Amino acid sequence: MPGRTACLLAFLLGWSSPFTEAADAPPDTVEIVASKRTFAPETVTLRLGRPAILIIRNEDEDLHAFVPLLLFQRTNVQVRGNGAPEFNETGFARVLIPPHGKAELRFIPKTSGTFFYICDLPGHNMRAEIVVQ
Ligand SMILES: [Cu+2]
Repeated sequence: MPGRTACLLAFLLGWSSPFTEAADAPPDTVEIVASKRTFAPETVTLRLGRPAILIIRNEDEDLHAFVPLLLFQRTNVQVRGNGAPEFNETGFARVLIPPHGKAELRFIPKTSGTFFYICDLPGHNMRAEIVVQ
C-alpha cells in the first residue's frame, strides 16, 4: 500500500499542500468605497489562493452595482450585507448595493491577473480593478 504509506509519512512530517494551507489562512480583507459615482481605491490587490473578504460600501445617495468581469467565474462566492446579489449560469453576476449600504463577498481567488469591475447602472461609468497575484 504505497499510497497509504506516503500519506502516513506526509502526516508524520507535517506536510500539507500549499493550497490547503493558504485556504486555512486568515482572509485578506479589502474595502472598496463607492462615493460620488467613483470606486476607490482604483486598484486593490488580492493573493491567489488566499481567502478574501471584499467589502463594498456605498456612501452615495444612489444605488450602485458591483459587477465583476470574469473574476468570479466558477468561484464560490458568499454574499453578506444588505445588497441584492444576482447569479447566472457562470455563478455570481453582480450585487446591487442600496444607498449607504454594504456588501461583503467572501471567496478564494482562483486565477491571477487584472480583473475590472464596473457599476452598470445607466450613466454611472464607474470602473476600477482588482489585481490577483
Ligand atoms: Cu453606480
